[in-house]
Amino acid sequence: MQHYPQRLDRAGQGALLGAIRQIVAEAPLYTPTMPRSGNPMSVLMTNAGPLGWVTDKERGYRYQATHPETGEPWPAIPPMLIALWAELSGYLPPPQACLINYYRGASKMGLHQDKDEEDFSAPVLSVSLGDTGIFRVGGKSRKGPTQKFDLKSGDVFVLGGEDRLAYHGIDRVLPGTSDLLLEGGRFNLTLRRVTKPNC
Ligand code: MD3
Ligand code: FE
Repeated sequence: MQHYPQRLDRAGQGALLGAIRQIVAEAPLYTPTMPRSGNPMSVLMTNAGPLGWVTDKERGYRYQATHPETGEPWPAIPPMLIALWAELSGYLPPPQACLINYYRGASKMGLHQDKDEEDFSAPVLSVSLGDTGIFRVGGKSRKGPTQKFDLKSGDVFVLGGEDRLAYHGIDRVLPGTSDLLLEGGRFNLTLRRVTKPNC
């Protein structure tokens, strides 16, 4: 696990936010629902890239090429994120999915593993924008000790190797900790490889 605090300066955060706003205009944020229960998640989601991570009551967690509500293909991943992946991931093929999570006031994300990808040899790269998120990360078992980190606007995390299958979640978001988003809240972008490398 590598933490790059403030990897994006204020100008970089503003530029990336502009790109995210364009994606959201084409591929609106929506409320995903949990498999089986159909309970809504507290975060809003959308995606960019050839594949996007989605969930619903009927079909559960999966990657698909189209927005579940509009039926349109996801917008392209912003070039500056592709460049960040090339610089920091240590993985040659470009990311296939960019999951965009938006946390409002009481949004959180329970402890989970990211296991819906075929290829765990590629890392996951996370970029935070807006209010500070309290990030919790443990080991490969749900039990056992966890560590907490503040994920601040402009911070980048690269989760690879042993940590790729670590349990992790967002306990809460601290309101009023960034003025990047006029409406408040927090965006998190995760870049991922989904399919197995074909070599
Ligand atoms: C540790 N998102 O979308 S990003 C997710 O801030 C997710 O929205 C959180 O967990 C968020 O799945 C955390 C940091 C992160 C992403 C992937 C990881 C941490 C990770 C994969 C393995 C271990
Ligand atoms: Fe995750």
